[in-house]
Amino acid sequence: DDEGEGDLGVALKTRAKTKRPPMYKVMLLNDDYTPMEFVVHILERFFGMTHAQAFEIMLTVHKKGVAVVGVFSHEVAETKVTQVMDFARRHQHPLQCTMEKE
Ligand code: TYC
Repeated sequence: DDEGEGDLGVALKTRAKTKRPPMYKVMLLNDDYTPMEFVVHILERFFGMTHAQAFEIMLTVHKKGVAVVGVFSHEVAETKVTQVMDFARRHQHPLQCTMEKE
């Protein structure tokens, strides 16, 4: 929207800035010990993926070492990372989940 200066002002502003909030990638890291089915379960449970989607992403992490599993606001990304890390720790798996500004 235009933020005019009124009749007497010099028109300097062109439009109001509509700043989007920064978004954060949530990433899963590969390791040699966490069972594949456990990772698939995490992707279904915390990221709302279907079994097929979850299996595909799990395999990508397994083969490439890391994959982005979703992009969220800072607050939601932190919640996802905490949920995954707590769940993995409770089940004594070394799975790592991190977030990074897009
Ligand atoms: N590499 C693990 C295995 O062979 C599977 C795995 C996949 C672990 C994805 C972590 O984020 C991960 N059991």
